[in-house]
Amino acid sequence: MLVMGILNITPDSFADGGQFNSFDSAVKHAREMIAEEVDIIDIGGESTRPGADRVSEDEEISRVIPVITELAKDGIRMSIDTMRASTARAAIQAGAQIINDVSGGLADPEMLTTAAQLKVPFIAMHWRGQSKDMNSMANYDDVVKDVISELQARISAALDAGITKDNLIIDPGIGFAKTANHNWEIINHIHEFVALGYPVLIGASRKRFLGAPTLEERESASVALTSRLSTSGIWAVRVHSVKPHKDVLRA
Ligand code: PMM
Repeated sequence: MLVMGILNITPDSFADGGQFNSFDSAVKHAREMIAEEVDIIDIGGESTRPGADRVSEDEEISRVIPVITELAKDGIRMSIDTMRASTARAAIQAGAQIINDVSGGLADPEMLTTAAQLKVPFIAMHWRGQSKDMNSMANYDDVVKDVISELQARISAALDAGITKDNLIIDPGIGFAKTANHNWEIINHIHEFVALGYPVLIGASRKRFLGAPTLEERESASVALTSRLSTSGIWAVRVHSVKPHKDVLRA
């Protein structure tokens, strides 16, 4: 199982307190993750925390591209966390190798064809709408069945756009238009997502549903969850602190 380390280059991400919002500190943090043997660094310039406003395309590109260009020198595998085809294209040209779209291609009508043209792996996350409004969209008859069927629709759209099957990765979107119970329900049925036949990514690190009030407690809960997921057959976990997750997986 791989460990994807999060590099949020945003002034307002709740989980890292916006500590890594400048070029130098972002590159420094990325190199610390590389020293901790991170497998992939996921670079994002737009916060998707519940209630977050969108940032402009120019602002997003100016946050991520210099960092990707610099880290390309280290030969590290990078994904670009974006909902915009233009940002994805610029990031791949700068040296990123994977597109991570939390909207699964829904936010930007150009995204799926762009990913197909670029011939890079595409992470399709389950998403129902922009972060600003997503808490009102957490209504499901059966969250596991509903999320799987909505993901299957994204898989079909991606394949129709020309993304190859071996370039598709799926993610149930923990914390996106889901209550805490919905998130746990998905985690308890993670095998059903794995059975779809695509690599599965889980991003649960430090998210609110873990129920831990302090950052330190959320961190411990995140590592415990990685330990639990280690035998589930998923492809990777997307996490903030690389070392404890790598340690628990090695153990
Ligand atoms: N979560 C966030 C951002 N990007 N991408 C994927 N594929 N899966 C996720 O669960 C995901 C993501 C939001 O979390 P953060 O603000 O802690 O980065």
